[in-house]
Order: sequence, then structure tokens, then C-alpha cells
Amino acid sequence: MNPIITAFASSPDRGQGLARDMRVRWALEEVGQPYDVRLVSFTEMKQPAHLALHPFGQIPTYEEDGLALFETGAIILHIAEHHAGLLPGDANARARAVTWMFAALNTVEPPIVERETASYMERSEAWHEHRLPMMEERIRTRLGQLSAWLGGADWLDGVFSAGDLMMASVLLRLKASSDMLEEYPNLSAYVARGEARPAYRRAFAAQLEVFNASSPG
Ligand code: GTB
Repeated sequence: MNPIITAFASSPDRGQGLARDMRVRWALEEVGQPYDVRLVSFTEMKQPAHLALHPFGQIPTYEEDGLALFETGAIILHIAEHHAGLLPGDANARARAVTWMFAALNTVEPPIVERETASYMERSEAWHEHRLPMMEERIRTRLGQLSAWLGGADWLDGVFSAGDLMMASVLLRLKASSDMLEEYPNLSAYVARGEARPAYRRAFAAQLEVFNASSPG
């Protein structure tokens, strides 16, 4: 039986790959694991059946025989540990790839999400325009550090890994909501390399199809 993931029945981004099921789809495509998708509405996500899978009432979730997971970090690590292609064989290189997954989720994604959330939750507050530059400075600090680490390399630690998949996914979210990424040409090129991967393109097409299928005409 294929694993089953959940995704938005109606994603606010109109299928532009910004919801977090995209990174799970990408990981599954990278390792060649077919999967099924159960689409859920915002109402269904808060109902007991979904809360039994995801205590915070969110997507994505991941189910396979006898196992239900939530949190994209845990899901992608699980996929990477059970299939070849997303983690190096060498134990130390593997640990470093996992480190980059955590860095993407714990160090780079939070300031990006904070700015994005503020832009729709706090935009009408008088203090928003004063807070915005501070939030953007925090993002630039991380982008500058990441850019310095990457230098002229293709990937963060040698070959493409789950760490790159997660980092590129996080940066793609920034790219969709600001021009900041363009200030770092090596990071822009890094994200473009991720987007050019056949697995990424298949995942993107699959989630866009959900939007197209639900739109008239
Ligand atoms: N830490 C969790 C993880 O990594 O799995 C975060 C999961 C999460 O934030 N899920 C969001 C969700 O279910 C969807 S991805 N939200 C509904 C809710 O909380 O009620 C966040 C997201 C949503 C939509 C867009 N978009 O349309 O642009 C982008 C990102």
C-alpha cells in the first residue's frame, strides 16, 4: 500500500507549492516512492479524525502501514531513512545532512514565517511598518550566513540531500513573498537548482493539479 499524505483541498496559494505538503511530495518523488493524497478542508483539519493524526490540526500528515506521522521534519527524515537517495551512506555525512534539515526548520524558517505571518496578521497595525525592517534584518542575517557557507558550491554539504531539500523549500517560501533572496545570487541559484530537479517538478505539478482540478474552466 502506498503511503498517504494529507494536503489542503483548497490551498490559499492556488497550487504554487508553498504549503508544506510540497516538501513531502518532493521527498517522495526523489526516492521514487509512489504516494496517495487525501485532501482535507480547513474544517476537516480541526475535526477529531484529523486531530488523531495531527494534534495541531494541520497538514501535512503521513500514514503508512501501522505508522502515522506529522511535522515535515519527522516525515522527511523517516522517508530519507527508509529509502536511498536523500541521505549519504557515510555516518558523519548523514549526521551533517540531518543537521541541515534542523537548521532549515529551526534557524532559517522561523524569521521567514514570522515576517510572512505579520504581513497578513499585523499589516493594519500602526507599528507594523516599524517592525517590518527588524524582521527583514533577521532574515538577511541568516541569508548572509547561509550564503557565506554555500559559497560557490552546488549543495550545502557535497551531494544533494534531505538537508538541501528542506533548505530550498524554506527559501522558496521567502522567494514567493519578497525580493530578498535575489540579494544573494548564490542562494537564488541554489533554489533554482532545487526547482530544476525532476522530482521537484513532478511534485509541483501534482500539487498544482489539485488546484486546477478544483477550478472551473
Ligand atoms: N511545523 C509544521 C510542519 O512542518 O509540518 C507546520 C505545519 C503547517 O504550518 N501547516 C499549515 C497548516 O496546516 C500548512 S503549511 N495550516 C492550517 C492551520 O494551521 O490551520 C503553511 C502554509 C499554508 C499556506 C501557504 N500558502 O498558501 O501560501 C503557505 C504555507
